[in-house]
Amino acid sequence: MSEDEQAPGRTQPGHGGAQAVAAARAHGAQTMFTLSGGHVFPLYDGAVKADPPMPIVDVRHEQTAVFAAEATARLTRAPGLAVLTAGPGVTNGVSAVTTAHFNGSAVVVIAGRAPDYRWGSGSLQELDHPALLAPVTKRAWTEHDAAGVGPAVTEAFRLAGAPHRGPVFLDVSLEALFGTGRARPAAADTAGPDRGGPAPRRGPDPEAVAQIARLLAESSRPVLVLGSDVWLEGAAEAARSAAEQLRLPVIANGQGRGILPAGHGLLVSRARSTALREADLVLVAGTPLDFRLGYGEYGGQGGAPRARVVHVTDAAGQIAAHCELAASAAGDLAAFFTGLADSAAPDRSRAGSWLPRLAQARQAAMSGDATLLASDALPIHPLRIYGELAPLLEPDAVIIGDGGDFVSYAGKYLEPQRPGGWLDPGPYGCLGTGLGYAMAARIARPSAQVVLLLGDGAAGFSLMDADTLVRHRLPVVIICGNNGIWGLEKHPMRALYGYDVAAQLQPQCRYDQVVTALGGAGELVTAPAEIGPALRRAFAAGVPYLVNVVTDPLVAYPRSTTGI
Ligand SMILES: Cc1ncc(C[n+]2csc(CCOP(=O)(O)OP(=O)(O)O)c2C)c(N)n1
Ligand SMILES: [Mg+2]
Repeated sequence: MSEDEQAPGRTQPGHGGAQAVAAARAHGAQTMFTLSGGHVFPLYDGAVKADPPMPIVDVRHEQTAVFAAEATARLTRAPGLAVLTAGPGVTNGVSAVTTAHFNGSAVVVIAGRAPDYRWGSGSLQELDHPALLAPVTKRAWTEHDAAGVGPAVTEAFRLAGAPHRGPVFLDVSLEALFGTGRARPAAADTAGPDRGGPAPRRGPDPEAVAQIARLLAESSRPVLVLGSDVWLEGAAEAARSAAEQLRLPVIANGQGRGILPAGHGLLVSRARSTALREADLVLVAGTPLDFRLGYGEYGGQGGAPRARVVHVTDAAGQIAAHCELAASAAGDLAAFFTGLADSAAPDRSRAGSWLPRLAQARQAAMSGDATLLASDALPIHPLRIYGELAPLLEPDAVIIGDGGDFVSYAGKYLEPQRPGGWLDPGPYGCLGTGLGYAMAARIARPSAQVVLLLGDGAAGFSLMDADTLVRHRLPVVIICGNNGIWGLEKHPMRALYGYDVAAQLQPQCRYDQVVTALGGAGELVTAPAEIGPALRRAFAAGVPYLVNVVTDPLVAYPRSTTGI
């Protein structure tokens, strides 16, 4: 930092920004992700002068700041912090806030705001942000009083982390952020239950658990689906023991992937369609019953009865209301799994036919993989990239997917060894998460491999933030699946219309040179045999490194639905 930067600013000790940083830190926020603007200078001053200073990671687009805060929350299970300047700083962050909303990520966004004393006169970037943010946050409001900034930030963090977690937005008028005042008690100190005071982590209703145990006892073909909240709630161990004790076949979703490590006998994600089609009971825990899970409707083919569905979530408001449930439970997920394992008896008959049936379906799916994972085809088949990557991955690797078909393949063929190391964009499906997620992963897991799988289309949303990786010395391996098209749109459009439009990108565009120009490194790969050596160079590089693999645009991911 230069002497100029260290010189006292025009803000006073104890100003709103300093209060905000102290409150954020008290709630576990360790890094501030931001892009500069005058309205938020006191927050920077607060971070710089905190003891110890709070690290500031300054990015190239506000969406990256919020995506990074979101990934921090998802990887560390402590809240993430993004600071956005007034007006366009906030509006640029909205897609990422919405992603956090869909993912239930504990993110606090603190924003600057035009001064109150001029409100309505048209000062720079004067916008009433909370009205825009309210639908995609747990709460969005404005603090107008310098003395209230610390308490408001405390309330924001408390709310973001309370079940069901989610983003919270607070903007602070210019006077309040730059001004000083004696801090009022935190809103949380005076909050009653109607204000959403911190809910104690209670286990679900024992009667609901007992009912689910009875349903399990009646079932001969059950399936357990484990979603991101199982990891986020710290219930991974309890879920795994329950599955093992009860001999339940498991399908993993999102950050639930890795709770049963790759190769585990009960992990049947690769036999997913058979499992969900033939099950008589599907127990879904820690994830919504949305398009990714067939909206909660399973079986029922050829006149067979539909599978019974059980939904278990961390908070009552998350229980699906759009489909028929045989039972549900809400509350601490670790307590749920422990309670279930205690009250349900393992059914030996499952080993008789259901588990072998699924093992056989999984084997059949996987036996077809080997050929494509080792494909020598030219142009490169995208699966060959995963065939080369998988053996290089360490158990604690963090894998991030930002793209269309290229990332769908990863979801199918890369099985993590541990939970919490898989970051896809979640049900909002927003392209552009990549660089923000990657920088957060490098900070959260300093010694782990961080691999970003990036479609060439997706690259356009955030690749400029490779500059941020370089400036902040955050090496990650970026693998670009470069098919020269918006694959996930081009192929479906052709299937629907017989032609496609607005789906073409530059063939063999040198995204690797973009990263090189920004101070990282990279290379273009056009032959299958070059992929492995290029990946090894990338892992050894110690700088952000983009392996730009030219893949076959004619290969379409075989999907049964686009989720629409
Ligand atoms: C912000 C945003 N804009 C548009 C879309 C629609 N969309 C989903 S996948 C996709 C194509 C992605 O292309 P690419 O990253 O090159 O991956 P590919 O499918 O070619 O492997 C598009 C445009 C989206 N999900 N998010
Ligand atoms: Mg593409």
